[in-house]
Amino acid sequence: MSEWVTDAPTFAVVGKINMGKSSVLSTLLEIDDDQLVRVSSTPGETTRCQVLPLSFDDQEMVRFIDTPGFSRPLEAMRTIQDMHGEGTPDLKTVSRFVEEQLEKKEFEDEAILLQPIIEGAGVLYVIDPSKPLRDTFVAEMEIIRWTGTARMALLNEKVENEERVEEWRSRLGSYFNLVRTFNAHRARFDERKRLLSSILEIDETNRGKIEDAIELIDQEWRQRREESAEFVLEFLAKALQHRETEQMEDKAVELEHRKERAKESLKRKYYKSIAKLEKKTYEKLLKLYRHRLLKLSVEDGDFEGVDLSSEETWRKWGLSRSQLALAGGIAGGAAGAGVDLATGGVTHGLGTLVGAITGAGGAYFKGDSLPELKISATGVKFNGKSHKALVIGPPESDNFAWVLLDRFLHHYHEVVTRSHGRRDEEVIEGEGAGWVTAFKRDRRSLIHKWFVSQMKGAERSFDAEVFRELLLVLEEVESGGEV
Ligand SMILES: Nc1nc2c(ncn2[C@@H]2O[C@H](COP(=O)(O)OP(=O)(O)OP(=O)(O)O)[C@@H](O)[C@H]2O)c(=O)[nH]1
Ligand SMILES: [Mg+2]
Repeated sequence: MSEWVTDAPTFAVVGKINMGKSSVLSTLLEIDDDQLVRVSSTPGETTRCQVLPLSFDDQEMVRFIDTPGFSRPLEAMRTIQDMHGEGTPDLKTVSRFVEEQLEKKEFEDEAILLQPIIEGAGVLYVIDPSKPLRDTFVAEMEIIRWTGTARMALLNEKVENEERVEEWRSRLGSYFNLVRTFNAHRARFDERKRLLSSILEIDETNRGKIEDAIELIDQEWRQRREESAEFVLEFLAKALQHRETEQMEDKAVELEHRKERAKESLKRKYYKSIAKLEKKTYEKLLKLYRHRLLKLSVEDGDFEGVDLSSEETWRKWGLSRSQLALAGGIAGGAAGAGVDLATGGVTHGLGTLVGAITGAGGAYFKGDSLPELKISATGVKFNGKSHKALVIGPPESDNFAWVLLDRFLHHYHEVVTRSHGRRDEEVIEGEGAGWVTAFKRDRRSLIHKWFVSQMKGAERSFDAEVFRELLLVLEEVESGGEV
């Protein structure tokens, strides 16, 4: 009876200690939890084999086995050779070695890691190519070759070193059916998918099952992207439709200072609510993409008391002043659109930059006050009686909406490009974005129209066309490419 190998295609991830075996699996399977997969700079962290399935709906599609590293490969190789006598050792001899050593424990690590392989598991052999190619590695490769199993070498290039990589490649080529690179700290979805596809090349017998698994991770990824587009659409709609209301006595409304004070407290409440919505949205994103070590820097008071004239503010809001001017301005106020049309878009936003400053967006950039909020002293019904109330929100300029979208895209990028093999805690800061500034004209105006409708308090927040456009935007952000 096999202890490690089941119906699912099974692959043992092996290699010398500290090569990054556990990291490769963490990234491939999106596990950033040290309780589940221990990753550490201390060599010899993994001491037992551990089953790590790629499952969908509780069905195990492909099984990976994390193993302890080879610790004495040279001696192990010699022992197996001696056991075999003349000629090249085979699976039978390696099996005998494993059985003996599970008892004797002279080569405990080797016996443990070889066990799944002699039961029929394929091998992903992980190498850190920054290490010089020594005899010990050759010994590991020999032993694996003797088992005759389907095998692939993975170069986990921790630091770039082209020469070494080439040296390794040519050497590995004679021991493995396939040699691929996979960086456990940088691999993104596409590379994870490519790794699974490479497995197809070494394991023909399981073609159907592996293809199904690839199709499923693909589907899952698309589904996550759709959910993310829903998140951002919902967040923006909620934020732009958000209003804070404060009931006031009739007399108080007449008193300017009372009104001013109420206005200030409403502004604070307003931005606090926006920050809360934002934070909730990002948290959903982190959960969706299975990140526990990524943290957010969004605080409830993020938008509170911002001084628009200070550099720090611009950094914090994720856009440089000129980026913001472009983003908001281009799709912004009527004046901006007009100028842009007049120049036929040739100046690529130059006209609209003027628009941002002179047009409706202008209010945003003037002085060091908060963006203007709509304030109305309307009547509200309360306990069957009509009262006066101050209503605040959203900012008059749609620049605010662009800032929110841009911040979301920045967070999205950080989330989807972070590999799960990393074990450092990272905080996503709001700076360094600017995605929306590169939007093409059609995209900008489509989204702008939707922004305006939401700011006016549209009844319907979902818009299929905007949703589809956002899906494309997210896909572009994922590839890290230029939007
Ligand atoms: N910079 C960088 N570090 C990496 C990469 N992959 C792994 N490491 C680091 O290398 C160390 C060893 O990684 P592990 O994944 O624990 O290695 P292992 O082969 O499982 O080690 P043992 O289980 O002890 O045999 C850890 O400190 C990792 O963070 C990488 O792609 N880039
Ligand atoms: Mg390990």
